[in-house]
Amino acid sequence: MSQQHIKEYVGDKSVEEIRKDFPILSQKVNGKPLVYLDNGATTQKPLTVINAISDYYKEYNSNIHRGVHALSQFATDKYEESRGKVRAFINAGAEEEIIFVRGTTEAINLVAESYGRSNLSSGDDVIISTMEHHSNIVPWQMICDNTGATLKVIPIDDNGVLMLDEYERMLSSNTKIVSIVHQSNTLGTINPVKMMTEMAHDKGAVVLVDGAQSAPHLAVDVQEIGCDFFAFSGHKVCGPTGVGILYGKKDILENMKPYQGGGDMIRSVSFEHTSYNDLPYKFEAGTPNIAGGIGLGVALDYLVSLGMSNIAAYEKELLLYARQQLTGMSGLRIIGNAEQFGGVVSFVMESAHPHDIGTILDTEGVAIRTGHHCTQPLMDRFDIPATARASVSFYNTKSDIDALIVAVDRVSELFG
Ligand code: 7TS
Repeated sequence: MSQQHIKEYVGDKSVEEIRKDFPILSQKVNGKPLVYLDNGATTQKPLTVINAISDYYKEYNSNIHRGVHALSQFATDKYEESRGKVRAFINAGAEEEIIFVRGTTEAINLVAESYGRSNLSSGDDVIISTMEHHSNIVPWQMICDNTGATLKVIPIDDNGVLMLDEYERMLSSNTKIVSIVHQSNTLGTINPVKMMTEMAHDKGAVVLVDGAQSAPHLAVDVQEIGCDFFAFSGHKVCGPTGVGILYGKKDILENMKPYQGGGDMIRSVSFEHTSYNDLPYKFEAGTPNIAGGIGLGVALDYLVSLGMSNIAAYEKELLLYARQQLTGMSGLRIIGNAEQFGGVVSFVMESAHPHDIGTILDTEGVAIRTGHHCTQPLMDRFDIPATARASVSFYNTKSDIDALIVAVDRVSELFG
């Protein structure tokens, strides 16, 4: 199907209307209208989120979970209301299963350090894949180093699709943890996490799904996936930086040791004995990012009002159009051609290094990311140093993609 005619609506809201909710999008960069195609790195924020953060500081700034005074109680209510919104957004079974963290990176480190340290020893395996972000590689390397467990890596084919027969061969009763990205930040590949979770559970392993790039683009249902842990970042779902979520199944979290010690995570402390707080507070030591947590809830309200399946459908059209246009360009190769994909298109050009592509595009007002995207082993797999990556959000338009293509053409002219 040709993507020449894209109806610029997300559900029943026009993209033109949506863009008015995002003040940053109307500016010029290098004298050109901003074309923001770096949403994989971080998304822009709607005014409702910006206002929610400033309202907190203007009207009810105070610490939570400890004050009897009105401001503290109000802030606590807003923060806990946000936890409820997160629960609904990923369809977790209970609010105790929602832990506020700094982001996906911290969520994975928490699981590696708390669950991993207690459950791994020499002879055990942890399975990840070739397309993982460094934050889903390094914490596992660190805990394997500390416990003597072995890290195994599922290979991918030339299209950037996981080799599931290899995964099946790798799984055994030694497998204790499988940690897999839901949607690749570099290739766009969407992995069959539900099936992979079932396969891991058959061997008695627990599964963490890195949802940093799926939560912004897909309707996520953790109960449907069946995973034991799910991690995502606020700043990639139109929320603030410095806040993210770890979902964990209650019975597993109950049996895990705290990740950090400090205020709020305890029930009572004496020099002889300390007992820990209930879930989720057991994993939330210290004063959290209160404004961030509240802002995240408001960001999720925004996504829910558009509808995640509407977002997915619209973004898919944009990406198909981008991929069609790029495919026709000589000397350009798309990296990542899975049938199930979302979010991004990565490419390399014969004539220009990705860094040069990014620099030329910037002069045209087009913001993309270039580099290894924190997936260096994936770059090695494709034998390339870097890619140029355009990543979309629901506020992008067909003309954003056209601007990308014109700018890439300009790179060909200059370097060709
Ligand atoms: N996992 C995936 C799949 C990611 O894409 C990222 C960030 C992370 C984990 C880490 O998230 P953080 O919020 O804790 O930093 N990815 C990117 C990216 O693609 N460009 O910049 C950051």
